[in-house]
Amino acid sequence: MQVIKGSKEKFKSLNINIYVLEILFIIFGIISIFVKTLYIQYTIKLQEPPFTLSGDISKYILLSSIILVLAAALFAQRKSIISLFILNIITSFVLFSDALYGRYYGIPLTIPILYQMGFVGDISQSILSLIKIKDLVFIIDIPIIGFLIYISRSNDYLKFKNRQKIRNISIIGSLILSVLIFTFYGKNVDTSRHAYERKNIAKDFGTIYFHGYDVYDFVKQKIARNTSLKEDEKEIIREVYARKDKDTSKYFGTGRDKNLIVIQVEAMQGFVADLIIEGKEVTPFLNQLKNNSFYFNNIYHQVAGGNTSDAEFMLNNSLYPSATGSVNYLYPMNEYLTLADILNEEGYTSRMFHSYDSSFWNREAVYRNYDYEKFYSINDFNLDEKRGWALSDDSFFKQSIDISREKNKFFSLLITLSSHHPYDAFSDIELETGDFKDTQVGNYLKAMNYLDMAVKNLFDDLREKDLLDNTMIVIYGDHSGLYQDQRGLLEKLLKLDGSDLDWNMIQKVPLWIYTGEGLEGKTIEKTGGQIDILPTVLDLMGLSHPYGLGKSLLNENPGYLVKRDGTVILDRYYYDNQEKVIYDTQSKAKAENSLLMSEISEKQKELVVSDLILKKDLLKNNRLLEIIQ
Ligand code: GP9
Ligand code: MN
Repeated sequence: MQVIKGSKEKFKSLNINIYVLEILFIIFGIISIFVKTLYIQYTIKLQEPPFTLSGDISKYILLSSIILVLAAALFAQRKSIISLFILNIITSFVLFSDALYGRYYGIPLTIPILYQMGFVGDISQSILSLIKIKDLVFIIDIPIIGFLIYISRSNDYLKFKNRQKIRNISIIGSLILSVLIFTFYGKNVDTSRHAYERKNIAKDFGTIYFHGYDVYDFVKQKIARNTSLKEDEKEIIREVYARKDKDTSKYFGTGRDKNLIVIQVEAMQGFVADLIIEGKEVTPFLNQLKNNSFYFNNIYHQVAGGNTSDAEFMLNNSLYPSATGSVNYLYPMNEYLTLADILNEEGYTSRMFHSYDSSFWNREAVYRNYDYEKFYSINDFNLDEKRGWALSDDSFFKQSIDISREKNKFFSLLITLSSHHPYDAFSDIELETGDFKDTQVGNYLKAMNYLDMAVKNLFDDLREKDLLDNTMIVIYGDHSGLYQDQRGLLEKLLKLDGSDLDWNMIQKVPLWIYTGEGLEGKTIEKTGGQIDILPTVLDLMGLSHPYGLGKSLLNENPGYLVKRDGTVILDRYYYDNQEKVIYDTQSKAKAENSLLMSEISEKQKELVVSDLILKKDLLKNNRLLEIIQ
């Protein structure tokens, strides 16, 4: 008895006051979060071995651990020791979940993913195989913390009240200093890669920062959503929907109940169709497909900061993408009425196929929210033939069709990847490109030639499997493939006049809609955009979308489209919203016309309406419907 009493006394005599203990807790908390986060970096392969402590990432992880722990201590004041303990438990739990999720999906968890609640179901089968013995790191510090808590029990928090001020000043000072150092170093990091792949945030700054960013995003969205609509905003919404162009045509329902395959082709630009180089067609199969499909040759891409994902967004929702950033990251949790939703109602099984990391463009979260039965990403394919970034399009098509046909009424969205910039995976393709040999333009043509061959094989495959006649096939490009750095060469290839107008007018994507062998081919010259693909497809299937802002490209009305920067293109005119000039596309002369200008301003209002729908999440609880009814 004597001895035990003695040891208690001893602690007291060590004069460990609450501040010393708190400092111990803070230091220990920082070390423990730092170690666990660093472990995450490697265990979910954000960082490749060999393990190093001296790299940039350790610096950012250390600083973010310091910031997190100090902020918790500051927030909790006199209960700080217990709060730091709770913080430790929460971080361990979050990081452990990150480890499980990340080993499967290659990225730490995010709120949109948790919101979809699919993650547990997905990995529940394999949860045991995902746990590693090394994961003990997440709990190994608990006995030490327990010991620290034990010796702090006898301390009286109130006794040291008068020193609270010094404590807070030191914490705030250290916090500010850490934030400053973080920002100072962080400036050197190329954050442009973060826009399309959030995994890169965790790669560059560590998982603690990644979660901070995710929470910030979530809160920002919540705040924007909860502000109510003003009367003039409601008015503009009513006006745009009242004026909406027809989404039905004389072809309404001709493809009803057929299977649907939508192929969004990476970087396919309109000019490749019909292009002949060194006496050979670049896309012979697709050119011939015009003879028994609808082919649209005046469709402009409308993507913005979300690039490929913006094209997917338009296909699914017929709304405009966001002016800056990607919708997939800005509004992944909104309520949507997608192509899959509409077709599921009709008894279809909707699936999405893209053989790349499922975290890219936030697709994992987005496609769950879009109500696709499953998004088949790189983990779900057999990588039997590589081309470019991942699986070859040819094998991708075959495998996707094999999965699709398990169901007898299917909708499959296939997003290709082989023809991704910089088109250097096609040296074996035997297309002579003459003067353009070994240039990016020449390689691009080879990529398109390869894609054409892969699509041909897909059609053959479907014919062989007796699926071709009962399947509607939509093929279109996601965005441009050759940019300003290739402008000179491309202008030479296409014999353009060097003007901006000419250049802008080739930023088109081709669109084919095949509805079965019976159709006599029809080329539609009408001007339109990617936003019109959904209404056109639904028109053919005998369905419609109540909120889509696009129109059926098969209706008889004049065509138009609005680009995200406010540029408006009509059948005959091109209004450049950067220059604020209208061009007559035939004479290429400037056209001053106030009547035209007011038509253009009317069309631009669609952008405002689309933005309001997204920012205020207006499809939720039928709010949009109430306004436009
Ligand atoms: C990646 C692919 C490419 O999954 O969709 O996206 P991009 O770089 O073309 O926007
Ligand atoms: Mn793309």
